Amino acid sequence: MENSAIMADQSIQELESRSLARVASAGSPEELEAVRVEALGRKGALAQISKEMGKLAPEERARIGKLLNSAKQKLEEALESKKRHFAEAALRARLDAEWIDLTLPAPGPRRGHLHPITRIQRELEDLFVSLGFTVLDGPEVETEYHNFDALNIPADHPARDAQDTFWLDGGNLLRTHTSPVQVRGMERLGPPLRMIAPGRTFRNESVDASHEHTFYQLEGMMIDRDVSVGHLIYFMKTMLTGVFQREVTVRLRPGFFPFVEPGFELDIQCLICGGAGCPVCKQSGWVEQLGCGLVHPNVLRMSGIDPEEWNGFAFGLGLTRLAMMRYGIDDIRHLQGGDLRFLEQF
Ligand code: FA5
Repeated sequence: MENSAIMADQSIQELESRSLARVASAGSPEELEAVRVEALGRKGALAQISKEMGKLAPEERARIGKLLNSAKQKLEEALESKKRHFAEAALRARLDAEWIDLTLPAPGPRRGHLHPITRIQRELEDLFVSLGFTVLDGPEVETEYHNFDALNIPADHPARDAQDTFWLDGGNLLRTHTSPVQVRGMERLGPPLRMIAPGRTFRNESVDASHEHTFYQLEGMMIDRDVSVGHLIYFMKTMLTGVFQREVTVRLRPGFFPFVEPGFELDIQCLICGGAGCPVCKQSGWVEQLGCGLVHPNVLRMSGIDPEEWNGFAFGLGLTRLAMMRYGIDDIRHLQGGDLRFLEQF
C-alpha cells in the first residue's frame, strides 16, 4: 500500500471515532452542529481528505472512497439520531411545562360585591327592622303634592328654592328628598307607624366634593302617642353608633324644615380630617348628616292623622355622605364615577 493511502486510512478512522464520540457526548443541538460542520461541512475534515484522493492509485482510491462514504454515513446517522433525541427531549420539556388539566372546572365569572352605599343601606335596614320599623319604597318620579305640598311646602314657599329639581312633563318631578315616602306611609298605613324609606334623590345642584345631583337618602318616621325629642335623639345615636361602630361626636343645630317643628340639623364631627378642616367639611370640621324634628301638625292632618291624638318624629339622612364618612372617601364624585379600581377597594 502507498504511504498516502495508509495515512488516509488512519485519518478517516480517527476522524470517524473522534466525531462519533463527540456526537455521543454533545450536550446541546449547538454542539452537535459544530461537530457536523467540522467533520462533514464543505470545508470539513472529510472534504479535505477527499480532495487528496486524486493523488492515490485508482484501486486505492476506490477503497478509500468506500471508507470515506461509510464514515460519512455513520456520522450522518449518529448526528440524525442525536438530533432527534434533542428534539424529543425539548418537546417533552415543553409538554411538561404547558400541561393543563382539562378536567379542572373552568374559572367562573369574577365575583363582584355590593356598592358601599348599598352596604350601608342594608345595614341600616337591618338595624331599623330590629327596632320595629318597616322598610318602605316610593317612586323616584313624584307628584308635586307628595314632594312639596303634603310636606307643608306650598307653591309660593321659599323652602322650594333650596331643593331645585328636574321637572317633568305633566307637573311631576324627580323627588328632591325621600320625605314624600313619609306621606305615602302615613296615607297607606296610618298610625302608629314606624317606617324607614331608603332611596335615590335628585337635585339641580352644582357638583362639588360633597354635592351630587343624584344621591341617596334614608328617611325615617315614627308616629305614636307622646313621642318626644328624647326619642328622636335616642334613635339617631343608636343609628350612628351602629354605622360607625364607635362613639361619634354629634351636634344638633336648630334647622328649618317646613314639615317639622321643632326642626334640627344633626352634624357629625368630620371623620375624614378629625375636625381639623378639609374639603369635605368645607374646612369647618363638621359634616351635615341629616335633618330631623317633630312632625308638624299640618303634615299629620294633611295625611289624615289627628295631631291631637298622635305625634311623632321624622328624619332624613344623607346616605351618600354617610358612606363617605364611614369609608374615609374625600370626594363624593368617586362613588358614582363608575371606576371599578375605586370600588374594588371596599
Ligand atoms: C332634606 O332633604 C329633608 N327632607 C330631611 C328631613 C327629613 C328633615 C325629615 C326633617 C325631617 P336636606 O336638604 O338637608 O334635608 O338633606 C338631607 C341630607 O341629604 C343632608 O343632610 C345631606 O347629608 C344630604 N344631601 C343633601 N343634598 C345633597 C347633595 N347634593 N349631595 C349629597 N348629599 C346631599
